[in-house]
Amino acid sequence: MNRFHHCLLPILLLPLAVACHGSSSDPIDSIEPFGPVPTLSQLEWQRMEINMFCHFGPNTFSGAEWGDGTEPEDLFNPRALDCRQWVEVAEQAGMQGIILTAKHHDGFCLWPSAQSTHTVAQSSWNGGHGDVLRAFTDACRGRVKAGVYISPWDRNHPTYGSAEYNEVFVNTLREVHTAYGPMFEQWFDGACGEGPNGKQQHYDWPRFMQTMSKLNHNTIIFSDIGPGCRWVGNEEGRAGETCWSTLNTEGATPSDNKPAPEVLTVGHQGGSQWVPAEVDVSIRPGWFWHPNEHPKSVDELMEIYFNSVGHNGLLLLNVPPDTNGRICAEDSAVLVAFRAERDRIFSKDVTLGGMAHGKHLRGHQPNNVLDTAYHTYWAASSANDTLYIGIPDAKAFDIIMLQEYIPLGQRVAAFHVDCWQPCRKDGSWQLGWVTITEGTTIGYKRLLRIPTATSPRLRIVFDSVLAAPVINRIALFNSKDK
Ligand code: FUL
Repeated sequence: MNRFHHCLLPILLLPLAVACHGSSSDPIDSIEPFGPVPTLSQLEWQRMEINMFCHFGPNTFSGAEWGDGTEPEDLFNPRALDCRQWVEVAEQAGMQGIILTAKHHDGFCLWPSAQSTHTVAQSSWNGGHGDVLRAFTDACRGRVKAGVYISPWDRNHPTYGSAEYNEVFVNTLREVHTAYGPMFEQWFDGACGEGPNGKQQHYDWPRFMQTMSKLNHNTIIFSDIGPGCRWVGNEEGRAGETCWSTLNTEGATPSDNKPAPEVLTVGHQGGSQWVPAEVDVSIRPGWFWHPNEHPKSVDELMEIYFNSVGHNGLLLLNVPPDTNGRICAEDSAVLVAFRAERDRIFSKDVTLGGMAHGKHLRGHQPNNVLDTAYHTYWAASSANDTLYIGIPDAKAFDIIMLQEYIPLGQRVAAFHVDCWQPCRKDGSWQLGWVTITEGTTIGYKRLLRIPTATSPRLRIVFDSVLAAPVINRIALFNSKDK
């Protein structure tokens, strides 16, 4: 028995006495959602956690990152296109969705679009009969979800810079989503490098969004400001330590009238819309595959994981196919190792067999935070309630995972975590609560890395909440466990 156990009895019993006054036949308190909440599609999307981005097109062959739209169509010539291999790599890496750049800024369409004369149909690849988007969506079907990036900025289309282009763009969306859908995500890139003397395109964003919502109401629309999910404000793989899924979007438009990047990184506390952050970052220095570039290491990817998924974001990791039309061995090896590392760390929850305590609303017991069922949660009875976790055998841990039950809104603005430990008090060593870490937002998922802690008991104290906390998961892991 752990030498601290005898000191714990009063602390263990007190919350138990308050908490255990119900039985399973008692009515369940219904809980009002707080503020904006995710749609079902947004919830499903967030729970995907890591998706793959594939930048592929003429730039793969030219070495450019931003083609200027004058590239000859024949430049695009993958020798052994194999979209099924992309899907296999994604699956092995634990990803459930892939987004393909069907049209990047150079305007080249990876499908034979009727809206453009700069497409696979004008290239000699597969005798002009090739269709990457078809091969991609066919390969994804039943295995991973397919999504599509279609750049509004188009450096090839002759109508770009005129009202007519908006029509072309809407028709392009119709074409793709009707003939190749359903797509789980539509990516609207906000970039435009035309400069002050370049072509000025006044995008009809309301029309683009309405078109999308009619084509498929469930498609998550990415843009700088959503509405499905928002740009995180950087391309380094980092959501804010404070990261709200809520954002005030009134008066803003994607691209030229968006909130400052630093604002997008953090979101708005109590914001009016549910627009979670998507963290797009490339496994390589560039977005497109280039022969002299190499993928990031597993350690770098883990850092990105903690700073994206662990900061309430969804990680969209770009893995660009090479000139063969395949994901190269170097990249897939790192991805598989990245998955193995996540599995190693997150497979053994130190709280297993433990107990949770705390005041709660009827039917929403504290122990719900320890199971892996998504839709069971602890609902605090008031904003001031604290959650206590008993850790079997006082096993060591150095990662804390917290999850709010976001279908009821994002509520926590600040918290700290205490361990029951020996501490110096009034000149002598005593057992008491010692703060080991603190944080601001939790949201869908918050991962906190801490120096290794060993304690039979831990508590989460909510220092600032917008409404009484609703937590669906707490888990503790030891990254040094082999
Ligand atoms: C940026 C683009 O300009 C890059 O080329 C890339 O597509 C990235 C995902 O978004 O805005």
